[in-house]
Amino acid sequence: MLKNIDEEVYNALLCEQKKQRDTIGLIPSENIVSRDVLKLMGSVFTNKYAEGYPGKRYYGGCRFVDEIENLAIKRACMLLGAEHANVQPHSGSQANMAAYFSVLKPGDKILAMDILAGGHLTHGLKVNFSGIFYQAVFYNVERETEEIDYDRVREIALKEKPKMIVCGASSYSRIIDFNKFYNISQEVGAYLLADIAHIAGLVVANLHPSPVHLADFVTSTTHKTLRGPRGGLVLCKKEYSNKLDNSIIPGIQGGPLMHIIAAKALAFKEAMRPDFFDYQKQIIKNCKKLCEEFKNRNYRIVSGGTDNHLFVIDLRNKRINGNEYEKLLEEVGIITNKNLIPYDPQPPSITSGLRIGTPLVTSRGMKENDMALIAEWMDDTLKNRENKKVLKDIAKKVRRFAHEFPIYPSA
Ligand code: DSN
Repeated sequence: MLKNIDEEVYNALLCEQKKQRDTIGLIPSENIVSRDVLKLMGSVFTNKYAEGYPGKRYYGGCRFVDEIENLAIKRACMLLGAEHANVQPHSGSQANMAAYFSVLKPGDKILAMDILAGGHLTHGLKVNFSGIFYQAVFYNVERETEEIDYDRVREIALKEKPKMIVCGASSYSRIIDFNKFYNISQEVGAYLLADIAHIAGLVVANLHPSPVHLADFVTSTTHKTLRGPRGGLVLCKKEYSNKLDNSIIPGIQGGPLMHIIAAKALAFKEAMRPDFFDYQKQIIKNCKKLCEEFKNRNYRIVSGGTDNHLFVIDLRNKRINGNEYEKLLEEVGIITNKNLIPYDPQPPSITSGLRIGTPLVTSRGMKENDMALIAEWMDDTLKNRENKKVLKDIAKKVRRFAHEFPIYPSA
């Protein structure tokens, strides 16, 4: 029994289980995997070394992991309509690294969305490998609309002549027009990489346009809206398949995490079921409703709303910053994350915004009327930030409410 072997680890595990059960999770990049996906992540596949690819391993005894990896590859291609998939990246960052390494050389120029506008670390941030190895230039969102201005992206691309254009974001609440990015990349002769980590589930369900037939590389994580195990994925056109596979191993990784690849295979199958489409639809419905509830309470929403699974609140008219509000909400059991708003006067450790997403609460079975309650408690928390008694009362309601939506119902 773990409890007797390692009490510290056991207690941390128990506390995390309890926290997940007792709280409302609104971090848009988090989700709850199925019990079977969870089981596979803790399965004996973790014991197996399998450097290489199915049929071409550097280790014996790979028959069954070969079957698993082939399944995962086949399902990833079917699910997203791709010509080639590599399911080995340990994370979204490594998926992006692998895509860059496939066709770029150190010093090449990439054009990506500024992290200050909603991009990702691996989209060229100076202190990230992507900003160290490559010369990164950025597009932002427009001040007025807080949306991507594709004419402006084109202007920058024409001027900068990047070798690769990266589209996709970590906190952008609007539809991304992959067609426009494709046209720009064609015009300037750049590779196109679409990072769909956040929206992969929506893309699978056809609720967001797919970049798969347009982009040279499509990268993703498997654990956000896709609701699989924590990990990465790269899709590419057939012509890049060898380059991509070589850039993962021997390029940047050794042994693949076969327990995670097994869980990815299962998650891809789960995502082919009709109820996955209903789930994705409900994520968006919940998100729109939660967003509207905030708007009705005089919160300013970046870009005025949402088309997907997340939105960002600008807190400046509420006299609280993102860091303070995140901590305050945690006191009552609502888990969110502070986030920069476009052109934020605050640094990333403080921020003027809060990022909110609905994939996790939707997985727990919450619907639109539940979103109204959540918004009410979040607003009440802010209004009563100095009133410990009211906060305690809200915390009680939140806990009771969260218990109505068990994470693993019959556990
Ligand atoms: N850390 C992820 C997110 O929260 O959006 C991006 O990788």
